Amino acid sequence: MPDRSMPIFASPADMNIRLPKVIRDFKQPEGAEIAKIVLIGSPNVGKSTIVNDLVKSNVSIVSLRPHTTRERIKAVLTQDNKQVLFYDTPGVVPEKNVSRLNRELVTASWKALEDSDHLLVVMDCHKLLEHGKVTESYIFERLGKMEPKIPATLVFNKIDLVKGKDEKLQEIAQKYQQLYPNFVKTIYTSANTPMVGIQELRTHLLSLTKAGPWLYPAEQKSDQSHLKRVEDIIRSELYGAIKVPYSIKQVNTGWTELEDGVLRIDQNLVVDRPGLKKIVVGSDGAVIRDITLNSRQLIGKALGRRIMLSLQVKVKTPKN
Ligand SMILES: Nc1nc2c(ncn2[C@@H]2O[C@H](COP(=O)(O)OP(=O)(O)OP(=O)(O)O)[C@@H](O)[C@H]2O)c(=O)[nH]1
Ligand SMILES: [Mg+2]
Repeated sequence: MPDRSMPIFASPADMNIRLPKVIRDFKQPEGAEIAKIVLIGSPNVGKSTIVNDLVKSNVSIVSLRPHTTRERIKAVLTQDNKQVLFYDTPGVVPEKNVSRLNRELVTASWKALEDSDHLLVVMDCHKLLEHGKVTESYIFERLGKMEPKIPATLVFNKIDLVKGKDEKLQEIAQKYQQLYPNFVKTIYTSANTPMVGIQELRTHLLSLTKAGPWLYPAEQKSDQSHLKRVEDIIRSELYGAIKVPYSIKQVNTGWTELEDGVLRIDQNLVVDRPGLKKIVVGSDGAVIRDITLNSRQLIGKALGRRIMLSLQVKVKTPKN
């Protein structure tokens, strides 16, 4: 095992660390029940925060910036004989804005719907009241075209931001119930601490399971690989720290077990121009140093072990 003080000749993460976690050989409980639930909603309404709350673990990254979630993330809640799978998706936007964004991102969200038993349509109460409902009407248009019509729950999140506006929100909820008659319930939540309505939502969702085999063992909270988890955390810290386009690629160059159970992770952040490198590195390396420190802490928590993290900013060449 390499000594921490020695130079590292690292090899990148192997397949076990890169591939989604699938454990096939586990014991099914008696009377196993399961439900697949997809979350859908505009960017930044709190979908990932809600998923993390529901499964009581930080499986999906959250940030102040819209379009934080870049691909579908599966989170798992298991209680007694029931298992609920949550598919957290990237935020959807009106068709006219799609060209400005990664088209695949939005398509991925709608595709996730096809295979689900129930939808959570998440909205930001504050935005509903303040800024009209452009994105929301787009969501209803798409839901209207969906066949078959999947039962759904309307989740009005960020209720903490709109105290005392209950009547107005109820009116909006009623209107939405008419637009999509398959809503079975409206639940008002606040996903940030102190949480409101999350237990009600969890109980409601656990009541939707039907007889069927579990897909994951009880202790598993997500299907994300360790490397994906690490890269998500770094991405969240990176884009949270600086306002740069979502174009920086990550390449893992080392995943090395060190002495004392420390894991050393080497990641390259590949930018497409030297100007961007300057911004990411910051003056005297201050920006990348902060990103590294914060990421290291969060990765340590996520993987439950001590981490040494090295982030190198590289400018894209034909080779990388
Ligand atoms: N005040 C308040 N803020 C919230 C609540 N839920 C989430 N947030 C914040 O809203 C921001 C966006 O949350 P996310 O969970 O990343 O939102 P998202 O819908 O997953 O966003 P995308 O992945 O970009 O589509 C974060 O800063 C959260 O802390 C809430 O109930 N109240
Ligand atoms: Mg998200």
